[in-house]
Amino acid sequence: MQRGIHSALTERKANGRKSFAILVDPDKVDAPGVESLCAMAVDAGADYILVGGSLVVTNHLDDVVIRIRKACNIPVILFPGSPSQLSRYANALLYLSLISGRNPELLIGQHVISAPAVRQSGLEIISTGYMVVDGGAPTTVSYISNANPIPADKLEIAVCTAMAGEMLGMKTLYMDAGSGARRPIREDMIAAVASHVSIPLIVGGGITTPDKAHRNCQAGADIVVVGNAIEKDPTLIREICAAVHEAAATVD
Ligand code: 1GP
Repeated sequence: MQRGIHSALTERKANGRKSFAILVDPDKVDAPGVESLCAMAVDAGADYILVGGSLVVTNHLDDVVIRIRKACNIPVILFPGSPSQLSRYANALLYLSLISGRNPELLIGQHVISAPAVRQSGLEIISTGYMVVDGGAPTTVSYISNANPIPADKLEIAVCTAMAGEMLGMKTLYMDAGSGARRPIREDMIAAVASHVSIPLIVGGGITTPDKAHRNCQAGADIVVVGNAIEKDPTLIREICAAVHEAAATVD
């Protein structure tokens, strides 16, 4: 039986290994695009492919997931912006609760509505404390969620939110400045959070360079997610992936 993605991730974390995840927005890829992206992801040694977005307006999520699964063996993890973004063809689902916000629908309401479908999907469910951090400008996630992001310089709010998420039983935390954020999450905030929790920490939003990805890992990120920058320049996949894999764990 295949080992679960979460347990593999926990083991990687224990060994100080860092992971690189490519974010694919189903609205922005066509069939040839998926195939060439997968080829580059395999070539670079990318660890995960996340599929989803705050606002997915097309209706070919299944199609995109199936194409990725056919094209490569990289695990596909759903990163849904709404309960409708469910595909049983993926390997796992980040079951996101927006713990940085105070919108009850995104904390628990939509989960109640989607619970039977999520259970029936047979996907590995990875409960994830989703923390949106101010990225310097309104992003789709900040608008759609109708919830205030954590201010970029309020480290203690991020730390307390992460600790609460861990103690509530979340299996991972995802700190997100939002897709295309003007300012990615500061390393001092990542380091502060990483030093107060022991569950895997996913970081994304506005990361555009291998150097920033590397520094995020050194600060304590376990998975770095990049979407926008790769859409603009797919050759970054190889460079960012190498930078992530080279990063040594510096957080005890
Ligand atoms: C967004 O964290 C992801 O939710 C990735 O952001 O598209 O800016 O890389 P980018």
